[in-house]
Amino acid sequence: MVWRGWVRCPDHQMTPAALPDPEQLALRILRRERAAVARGLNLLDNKLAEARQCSVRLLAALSGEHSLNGGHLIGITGPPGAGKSSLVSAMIREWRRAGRTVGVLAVDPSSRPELGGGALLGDRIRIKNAAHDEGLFIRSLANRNQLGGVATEVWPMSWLMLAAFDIVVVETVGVGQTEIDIAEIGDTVCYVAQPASGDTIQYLKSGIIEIPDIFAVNKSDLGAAAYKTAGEIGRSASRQDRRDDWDYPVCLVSATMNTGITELHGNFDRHRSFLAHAGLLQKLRTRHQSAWVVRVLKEEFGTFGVELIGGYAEIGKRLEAQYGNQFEECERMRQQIISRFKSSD
Ligand SMILES: Nc1nc2c(ncn2[C@@H]2O[C@H](COP(=O)(O)OP(=O)(O)OP(=O)(O)O)[C@@H](O)[C@H]2O)c(=O)[nH]1
Ligand SMILES: [Mg+2]
Repeated sequence: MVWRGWVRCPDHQMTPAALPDPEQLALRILRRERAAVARGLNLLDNKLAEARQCSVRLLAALSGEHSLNGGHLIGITGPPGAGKSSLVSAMIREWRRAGRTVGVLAVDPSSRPELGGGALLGDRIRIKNAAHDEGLFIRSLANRNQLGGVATEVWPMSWLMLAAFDIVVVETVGVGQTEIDIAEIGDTVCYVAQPASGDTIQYLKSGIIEIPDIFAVNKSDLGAAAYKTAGEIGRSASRQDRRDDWDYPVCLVSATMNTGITELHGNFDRHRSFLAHAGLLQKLRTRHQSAWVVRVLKEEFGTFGVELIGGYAEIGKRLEAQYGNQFEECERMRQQIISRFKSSD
């Protein structure tokens, strides 16, 4: 918190004078200091122009070899109430037991009426002693009215967390667009299904089923219904016309009974190794970078603005040449578009 006049402001509305030194902050994040991660995320959330420049410098200082080849960025999606948060909690316990550090971004579409527009998802990730564990960091994020999609801030925030933790989990409620967005963030996407629910059947019919790499049918303690759902998903997933050699496993798990969690973990690790060995991880992250840059520019300037700097293909080429430093390049593209807009006045 900082004081602005007589009003006390939260960190994300910091005055320019209160902005951190981005290079110093990056060093602390790379040293895995949780307080620095929290400060960095607040900075990325700050919409003031000065903060934007500071964020770009912070993200550039965090970008490097590890950002394209290190860590594991996992997207968890699925219908409301399927048990995503419970499952994330169970997985965190296992990862922490194995000595791996974990950062979680719980993204909540603020349009969900039952939650009154607040960011409450993270509250449901329940871990004993989480506040005292330096190797665990959980941040809740409201989705800021992106029509059911995942807010553009989530990609840079995940990127920042990837510099500080072995595993970064982004949890979102699957409502169509969010699933498509999460596929442009996660190295591995896991769909958590609810046994015997209309949501899962809708999902199987929707074509979105092509997105996840791993399926987890939760609440297997409910018995037959869970087995039936796992069978249905297995049949649909294997029917997809897949271009790669991945086997799209369907895991039966119970977050509350803590069963199937080890197998699910094994599949996450297996998918991470599959991506690395097939030379896909770096390609995937580069593709996700381009998708994010295009989204940011399109949101601010529309398709016309994107065309002013040569369109999607040109953006992709420019980013590839930057080898992982998409944030500075994106800022250069923004400035170019702005100056072309001005010169066409
Ligand atoms: N029987 C059973 N219930 C479970 C299991 N996992 C979660 N639940 C229950 O399902 C409900 C929803 O769990 P959450 O973990 O909040 O589900 P979620 O998918 O994160 O929900 P949203 O974030 O609201 O979309 C809670 O009442 C949990 O106790 C499970 O393995 N078995
Ligand atoms: Mg949840």
